[in-house]
Amino acid sequence: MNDPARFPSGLPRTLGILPDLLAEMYRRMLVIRRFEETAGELHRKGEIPGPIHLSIGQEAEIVGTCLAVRNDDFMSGNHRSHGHPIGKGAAVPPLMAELMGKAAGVCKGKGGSMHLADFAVGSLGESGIVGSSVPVAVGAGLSAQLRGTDQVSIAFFGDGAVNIGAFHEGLNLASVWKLPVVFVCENNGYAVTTPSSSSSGGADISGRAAALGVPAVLVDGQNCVAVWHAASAAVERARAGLGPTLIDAQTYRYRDHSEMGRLDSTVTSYRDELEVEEWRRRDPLTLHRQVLAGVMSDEAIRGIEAAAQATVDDATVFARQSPFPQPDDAFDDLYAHLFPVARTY
Ligand SMILES: Cc1ncc(C[n+]2csc(CCOP(=O)(O)OP(=O)(O)O)c2C)c(N)n1
Ligand SMILES: [Mg+2]
Repeated sequence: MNDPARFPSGLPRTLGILPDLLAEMYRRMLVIRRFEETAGELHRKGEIPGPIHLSIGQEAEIVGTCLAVRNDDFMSGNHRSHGHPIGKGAAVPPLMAELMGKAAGVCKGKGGSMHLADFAVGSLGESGIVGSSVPVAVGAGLSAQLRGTDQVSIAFFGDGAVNIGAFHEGLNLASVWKLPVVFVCENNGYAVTTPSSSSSGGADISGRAAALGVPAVLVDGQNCVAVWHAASAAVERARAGLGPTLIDAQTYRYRDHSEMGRLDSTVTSYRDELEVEEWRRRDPLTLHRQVLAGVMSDEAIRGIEAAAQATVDDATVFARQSPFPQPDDAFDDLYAHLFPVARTY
């Protein structure tokens, strides 16, 4: 079970990271936080259809990993992955438009919240099928290896996914073939309302990786700098042809599993306020702001905060102004014909 007491208290140590990179970490985490807050509001107002799963509280593990890879490296995510393309540097307006089901969306409004894909930043797509990011990322890693490039592939998945067969099959294949894959378990301690201690046998996820010959590291997922260091080492190993690594990033989500239109979706029946409060004390943005205060003026930090808000506000205006897709476009972009083509003999 993840536990914040496992990690040292006090400020994260920057260990020689340049101020520009520290500032970029903060900017990307803030854009994700503001994006998710805005998405929650738009969902409540009925402007975003269907369930959405917010990653508020998990920004450090997302950004720390994404900033450790290159633009041409691959990434796949899951149902809680609005933040991942943002972390990897995607344009924000088409992401917000996609959540609203608009034609200017990154998937032309046909995918929505759980199916964001932005090939421009190596985001191969996300899926609501728990565990499916693992085989997608392993396939991308195999592709890189066969093509002889040094690209790396990241699989983001939750602690619930480690009980899915695809997780074990994917790690095993990546281990045997030394594929350039980094497996990032976004270990927020719960799968919907089930604590991982009630669903996962064994103490730590690292044991599962070790059994398959994949080295694993446990990292404080609220500390962007720590995640960046762990991810950078794993990426270096993958690029050098030494094979995959698993990162167990221990984190927390402050909201409920999904936004279903309820007014209070923060504290729910399956966890108590004290637990949420304990994790809130280690909020990744608060921690990182304190780190940044050591290398930047307060005015400069406030400039980053205003710019992040403006980025999301502009994206919302853009998304609102975009039209809905047309029914005639429904069958565009398909890889196969929907109906068998009539044959003549
Ligand atoms: C194969 C499959 N089984 C079950 C579900 C239903 N389901 C959706 S999200 C979820 C929990 C996932 O938990 P976790 O992997 O820890 O991710 P988190 O939501 O905590 O980020 C489940 C069981 C599903 N979508 N796909
Ligand atoms: Mg989880």
